[in-house]
Amino acid sequence: MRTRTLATALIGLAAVLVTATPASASTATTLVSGVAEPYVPGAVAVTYDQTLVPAGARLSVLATGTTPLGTTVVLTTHGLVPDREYGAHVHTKPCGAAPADAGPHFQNVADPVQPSVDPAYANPRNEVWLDFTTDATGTGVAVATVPWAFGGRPASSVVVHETHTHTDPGHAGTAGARLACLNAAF
Ligand SMILES: [Cu+2]
Repeated sequence: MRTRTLATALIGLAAVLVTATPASASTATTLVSGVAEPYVPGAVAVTYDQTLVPAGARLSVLATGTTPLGTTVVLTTHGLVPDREYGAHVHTKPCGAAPADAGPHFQNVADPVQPSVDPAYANPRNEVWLDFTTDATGTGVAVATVPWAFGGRPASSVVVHETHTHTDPGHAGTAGARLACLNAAF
C-alpha cells in the first residue's frame, strides 16, 4: 500500500513537472499514460489479449532521469484482471501490430546469444523487470531501480506479459505471452 501511494504521488509530481517544463527544455524524465486498445497505427497502448488486458485498461509508466542511485521506472496499471500476477519489462522497440514487434528486452550489457535466456544477462539488474500482482480492483504497481542509464540506447516500450518473470537457466527473462504494450521512449 505504501508503495502504491508513493508511486501515485511520484507520477502526480512528474506530471506537474513535465507540464511545467517548456517544450524546448530537455528533460530526462519519461512519463507516458495510455488506454489499451486493439492495435491501430499511432496507438499509445495496445492490447493483444482483451481477456487479460481489457480494452480501456490504463497503463502508465514513469522513469526518472539518472540519479546517483541509477534509473527508477514505475509502472501502474488500472482495469486489469483483479488479483492476478503479470510480468512486465522494458523492451527495445515500439509496440506494433504483432506482439513480437516490440523486440527483445532492453539489456544494459547485451547478451551475445539471442534470444537471451541466460540468467547472467536476463536478470533484473541488467534488464528492467516490472512484474506486479493486481489488487482486488485490477490496479497494479511495480517499481524497478537499476544502477545505470538508458543513455539514448533503444528502449521504446513496456510489454505486459502473462506470468511473473522466470529466472531459471534456459527460461530466464521469459514470462509467457505478450498481452499488451505501452509505447514509451526512455
Ligand atoms: Cu518482456
